[in-house]
Amino acid sequence: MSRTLYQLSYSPWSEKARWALDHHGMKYTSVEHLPLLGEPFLRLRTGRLTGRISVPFLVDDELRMADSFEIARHADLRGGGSSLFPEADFEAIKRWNETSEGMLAAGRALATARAMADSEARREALPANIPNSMRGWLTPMADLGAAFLTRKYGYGDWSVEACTQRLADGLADLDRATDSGRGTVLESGFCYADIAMAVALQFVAPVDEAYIHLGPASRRCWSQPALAERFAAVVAWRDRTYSERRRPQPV
Ligand SMILES: N[C@@H](CCC(=O)N[C@@H](CS)C(=O)NCC(=O)O)C(=O)O
Repeated sequence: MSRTLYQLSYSPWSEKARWALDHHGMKYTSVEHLPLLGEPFLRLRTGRLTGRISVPFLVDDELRMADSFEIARHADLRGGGSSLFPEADFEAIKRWNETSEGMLAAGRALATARAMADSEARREALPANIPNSMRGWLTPMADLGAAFLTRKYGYGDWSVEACTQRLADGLADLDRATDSGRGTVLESGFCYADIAMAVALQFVAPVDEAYIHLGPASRRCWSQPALAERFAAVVAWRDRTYSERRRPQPV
């Protein structure tokens, strides 16, 4: 039996997949993806030779899954934990995941634009195994990576206002849903809607280092302090959800 998750350790989309797999106690080998340069390797290893490819990508024996939602559904079928997709709530969970995807896309556009204007963040974006002494003159590689992602996901001309509004709308929806004090997005209890929405705050107020490592400059670029302050109750909900439901990641 072999199960390999191709992923980006800092990416919220990969975090959705990891959380679902971990919730179900499913063991897997993680392979860190490198945007742009690592794409041919990813295609070769997954057998997805044409069309768009992104991570998380799960290869589970003969099965291949190229999307976090699909991976979480698969974990629900194969895993041993409580269901993250109770049948009666499936449509509601799908809608929350769409809200999460919209927020993440908007947040990524804002964070990439900021990182491209921040030399420290560009240095941090280089692969972890590049020594400090070489980071300075390799920084243009980070620019190429950012330009590649901007083109690939098509957010080059999205306005700051529209992206900020999309984040605010999602946060307001989540605020209303969790306002009852019950601790979960849906009445029926903890499910994938909680994972999708907890992770969606990553481009508003990144979660504690213990769960996802981000360098200080990237953390700055990924933060929206005004929104985090306005929706402090939602950020507190996310922090509680992490501390009650997610184990810290090994360093
Ligand atoms: N809807 C997809 C989106 C995945 C996605 O946007 N992945 C990005 C995360 S930044 C990625 O793979 N970037 C690196 C690349 O495209 O090479 C999912 O939920 O799995």
